[in-house]
Amino acid sequence: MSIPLVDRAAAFASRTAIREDDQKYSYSQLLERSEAIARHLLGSRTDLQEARIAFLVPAGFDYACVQWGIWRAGGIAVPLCEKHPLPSMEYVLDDTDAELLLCTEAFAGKLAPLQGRNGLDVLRLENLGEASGPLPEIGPDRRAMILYTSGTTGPPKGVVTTHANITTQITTLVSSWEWEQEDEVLNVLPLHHVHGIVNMLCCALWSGACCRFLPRFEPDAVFEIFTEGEVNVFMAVPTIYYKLIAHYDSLPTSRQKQISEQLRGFRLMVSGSAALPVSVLEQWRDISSHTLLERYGMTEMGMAISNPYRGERRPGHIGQALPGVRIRLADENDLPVPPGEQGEIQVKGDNVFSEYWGKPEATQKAFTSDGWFRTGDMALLDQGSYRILGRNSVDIIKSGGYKISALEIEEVLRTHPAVKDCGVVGLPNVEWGEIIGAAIIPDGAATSSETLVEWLGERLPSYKVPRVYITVEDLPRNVLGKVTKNELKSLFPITGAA
Ligand code: MCA
Ligand code: AMP
Repeated sequence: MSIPLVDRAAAFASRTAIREDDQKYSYSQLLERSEAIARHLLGSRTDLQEARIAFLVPAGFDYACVQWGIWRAGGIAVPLCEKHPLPSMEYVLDDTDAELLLCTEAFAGKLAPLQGRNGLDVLRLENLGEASGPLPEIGPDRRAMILYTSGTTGPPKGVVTTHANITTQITTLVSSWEWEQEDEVLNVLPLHHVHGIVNMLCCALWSGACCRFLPRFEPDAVFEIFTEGEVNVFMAVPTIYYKLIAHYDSLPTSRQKQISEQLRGFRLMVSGSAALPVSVLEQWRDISSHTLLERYGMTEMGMAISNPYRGERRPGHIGQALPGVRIRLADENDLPVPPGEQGEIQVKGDNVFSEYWGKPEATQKAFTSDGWFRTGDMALLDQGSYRILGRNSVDIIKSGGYKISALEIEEVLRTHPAVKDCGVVGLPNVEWGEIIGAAIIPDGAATSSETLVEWLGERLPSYKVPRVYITVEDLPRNVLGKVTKNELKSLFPITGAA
């Protein structure tokens, strides 16, 4: 058996797979280019045997070709993010023990210092040569991808998904949301997370549809593309809908009418990765005549719960289990709660990941003794539809749709010479879901927040850098000496509560 997503592409040969700037790339081109990349990666080998191949290429045709090329050669794809500073990339490269980092010319300068690090080869896509030879057969249980996600303990963990996991994640969504060949989805999300990779890129390619890219999210450019009239599917995090609404409100009435008319004809609009405020759902409904389809997922399992494509989409709810996904709500002893009571969402199914890379203990802890994956999200089944109530760890923050560990930021902050101690929290905010706040106990004279932002930006991705700072003499603690984060939150000024 080979890779179903790739195998299907021949049937769509002349159709457009990817649109980027003014360029259109067909499924044939994707097959040809990814085959050439796979051959080059193999060189004299017959199978990469799950070697980790990291890559940093712009979202678009190159990205899809590299992803497929790695898969077709038998490697594990490890996508990096251009917004990450070098230390964050080094962490991923070291943790996966990647043998190769593929990049395009645009990133070559930034990545040059990594050449030779722990035997790593940094190679430019433009410099790949010709190679020939057969490609290996890839079984469904082979590891396919490692994506990094924050946890409650320390630095991010690599989530390993197999080809079978990814195929299940794709096919569940394709059938539930009725993807069609004629669809064109606009993808403005980063391609180092499931939302952009699986829900949009892979689902579109599975369906013979077109995935269109914008190099970065920019409201005016999004509306420009919407009104061209070819895109009919859109998916985004709530922050993006918030920003689109704010931009729409600033436009002249004639332009607003044009946009609204176009949006009415869309087939599907989805929100997820963070709770969608009901106010945002309602404002977007006024603009687009669509009730956003809110769904719930996680890097470790793709999508698990979704409002229906056809049928009632309940504001403030995430819907029902997707086909093939088993859901239960459990108490702190991993026992199912009685009907109507809240509990942790636990999940079973072929969509669920296999392991955290190189972390057997963390993997074991993530599952119950009878194999349910613990999400850490609390929910209630309310008249047949799940409603998220929060997380069971106050140290996990969701900002702009990114999952962020407060502890990871604290660890980095404590290495600043002017920081004696600190506490990091997520503060409710209607635009970002949460914005990150840091309470600093200075070591000597207090350092300005601008200096801290700059210093942190060299060490952490910008979305992990706290935006609100307060100086404190001490952190509130309980009798055991543990920082009481909810009390700490109340010390911050109100920042646009959700
Ligand atoms: C950026 N800014 C922020 C934040 N991020 N302020 C507060 N909190 C933040 N988190 C500020 C910057 O400092 C800057 O301010 C200004 O916003 C613009 O920054 P920029 O980086 O250009 O922001 P952006 O490009 O507009 O980004 C917003 C975004 C982005 C597009 C919403 O955050 C994004 O792409 N989010 C999606 C993440 C995602 O794909 N998550 C899915 C994970 P100034 O102008 O003052 O300098 S997968 C998942 O969750 C599961 C599987 C699931 O269910 O989907
Ligand atoms: P990540 O680790 O980046 O994949 O983020 C997964 C987390 O995003 C989940 O554990 C939830 O906390 C959150 N999430 C995803 N979708 C939703 C949603 N529709 N509502 C609330 N939280 C969500």
